[in-house]
Amino acid sequence: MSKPRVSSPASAQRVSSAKNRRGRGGGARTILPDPRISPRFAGLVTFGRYPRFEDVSPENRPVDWAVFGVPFDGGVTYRPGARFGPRAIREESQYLKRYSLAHNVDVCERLSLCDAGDAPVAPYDCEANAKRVYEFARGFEDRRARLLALGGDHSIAYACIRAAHERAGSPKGGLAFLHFDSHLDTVDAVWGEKWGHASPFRRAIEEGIVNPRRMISVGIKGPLNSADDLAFARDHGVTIIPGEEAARNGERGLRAFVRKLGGAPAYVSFDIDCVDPAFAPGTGTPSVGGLTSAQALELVRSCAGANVVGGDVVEVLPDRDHAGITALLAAHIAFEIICLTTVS
Ligand SMILES: [Mn+2]
Repeated sequence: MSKPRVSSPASAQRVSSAKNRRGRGGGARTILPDPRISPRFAGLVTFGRYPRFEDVSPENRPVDWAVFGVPFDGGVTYRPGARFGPRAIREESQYLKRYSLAHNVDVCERLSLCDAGDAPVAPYDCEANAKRVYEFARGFEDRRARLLALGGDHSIAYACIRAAHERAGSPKGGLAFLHFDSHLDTVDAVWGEKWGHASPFRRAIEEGIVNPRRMISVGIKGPLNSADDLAFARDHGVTIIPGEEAARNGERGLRAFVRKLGGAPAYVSFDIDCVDPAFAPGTGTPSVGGLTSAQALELVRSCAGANVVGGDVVEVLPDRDHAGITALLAAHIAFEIICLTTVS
């Protein structure tokens, strides 16, 4: 009888097959557990079964992407529970495979990916939370790594954008911004709270870390509180692709928008509530008449060519989910965002 193997990400790295070790001229790559030795239903859970950051071997540093969780839902205006999102997404990501058929690339051969754990949070205080998350992301030791946050409610995006802006060299005028959501999240304040999940892009635009003329919001839909809900974004030149149009042919608009960016550093934020609750029921502010899972995946893929410097996938609320379908979709959306950086 052969010796039993321990199925942790670290030990799995050591037992991974030689096939997994192929890289491009010794370049960056991700060493995954071999699913035939350490099955996908076994071992400690990290996003995509990627190694923990501290387990990435020196030859695979600097990493290309560090995925991290932000278990915070203190900024919600309706149903709480997204603080459990990162764990649920990691759990469902165990069945995330490495080869992108859409982009025809073995992502783990091309890129060094890791799970950096969770950012520290301040559960009772949105502004303090933003500060903690920002400091975690800004200070992430691998200076070249792009960061991908798993929420958490959408308030966490402000901190992640601010860190991404700084890590990208503080481009003048702010980052370009590819935003998928049912809502614009540009409300000034709700119940006096300026740092909640209805306001992150208002703050980011005010601070100049997002350039509204290089911002596109895809999947926006009603009903709204009033027509004024759109005023801030429209007045600042944000491009809006409403939900119906996004479902019909949002790819065309996105491709044209990305072409116009001409390689400007761009941040991608994906609120799972842009997907119809029939496909993604596990979210706190559900909005009916949204995208299908397939449409959402295609829309993210159509951002190929954008110079993505960071991103997030937010608003997964596992207690309202069924059979993990929302978290499973979120894991695949995160993968699609990562895939964008394999396309030159
Ligand atoms: Mn949102």
